[in-house]
Amino acid sequence: MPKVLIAPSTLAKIEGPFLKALREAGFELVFPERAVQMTEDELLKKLQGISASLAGSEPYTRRVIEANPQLRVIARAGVGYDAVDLAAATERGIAVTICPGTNQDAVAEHTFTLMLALAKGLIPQHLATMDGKWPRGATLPLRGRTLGIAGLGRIGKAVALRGIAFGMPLLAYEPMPDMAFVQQHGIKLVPMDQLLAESDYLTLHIPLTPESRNLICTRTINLMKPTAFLINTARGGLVNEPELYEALKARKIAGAGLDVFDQEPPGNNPFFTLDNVVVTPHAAGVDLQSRDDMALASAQSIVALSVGGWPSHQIVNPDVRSRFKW
Ligand code: 8YV
Repeated sequence: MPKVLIAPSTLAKIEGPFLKALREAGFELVFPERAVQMTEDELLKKLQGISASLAGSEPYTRRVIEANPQLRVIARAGVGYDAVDLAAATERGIAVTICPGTNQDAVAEHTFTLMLALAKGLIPQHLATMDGKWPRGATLPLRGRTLGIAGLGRIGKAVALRGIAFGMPLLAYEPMPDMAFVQQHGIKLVPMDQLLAESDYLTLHIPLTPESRNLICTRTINLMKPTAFLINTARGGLVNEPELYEALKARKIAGAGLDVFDQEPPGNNPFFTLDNVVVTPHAAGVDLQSRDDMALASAQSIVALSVGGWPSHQIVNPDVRSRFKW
C-alpha cells in the first residue's frame, strides 16, 4: 500500500475530509512522532518509503530529496513553496503542488489582527489592565491612513478588500497586476520605493525568492515614515532581521507585526525583547476553515496524480510532466 506522510504539525490528530480522501484512494497514512515542525534530518528519515508528502513548512532540500528517490509528490498544504528545492524536485521527477485559493482570507484576517493590535496598543493595554492599571490614552486610527500592499496576488487582494472596509486609501506594488481589480477598487499602483515612503501600514504579500530576500533592510527602512508600521505574514526571509531589529530599537519606524521568521521556530530571537513588536507563530494562514481547505486540496492533488491526473492549477513545476511517473 503506498504511503502518504501527513507532515504539518497543524494536522496532527485532526480527522478531516482530507484523510478520508486519502484512505479511500488506498493510501496508508504516516504521521510524525511529535506535533512540531520536522528538521531537515528528521524529514529525511521520515520520508523513507513514502510516496507522497502532504507537506507543511519543513525543508525539502536537495539532500532530503536525493535521499528519497521513491518520493513522487510534494503537496504543499499552503501556497508558498520556498521550503522546497524546486530544481532538485524537478530533476528527480517529483511533482510539487500547492493550494491556490485556500488561505488568502485567513492571512488577510490575521494581517488585520496584527495591524489593529499595533494601532490600538492591544498587548500593552491588555497587560497593564490585567495588572490593575488603567492606561487610558488615544490610540491610532486605521481609517484615513494609507495601507501599502507589497504583492497584489490573492492574499494582497483579500487584504485590499478589508482595507477598503476600514476606510484606508490603498497603494500597492505589483509587477503583474490584475488591472480590473485595481481599477474596480481604486488602488494606486506604485513602485516599491514609493510604497515604502508613503505607507502608514506596510504589509508584505510577496513570495520569498532570491530577488525578494532581505527586501526590508536598512536602505528600505530608511525610506519609511518614522510613524509607519510593518506587517509580515509572508516569509521571514523578506526581512533582514538584524537590520529591522536595530531600526525598531532606534524607533526608525513605529513598530512591526511579525508572524514569520527567518528561522522557524525562531528560538531566542532578539525581536522578543522589543516593546514595539507583536509576534505570532506562523499562524496567519491557518484557521479552522483554511486548515481544512488546504489539507483537502493537497490531498486531492496527491490522489489525482496517483491515478494519472494532472491538476495543472496546483502544479508549480510543470516541466516535470514528461518525467513524472507515479
Ligand atoms: C501554511 C503558508 O499554513 O500558505 C503558506 O505558504 O505559509 C501557510 O499558510 C503553512 O505553510 C503550514 O502548512
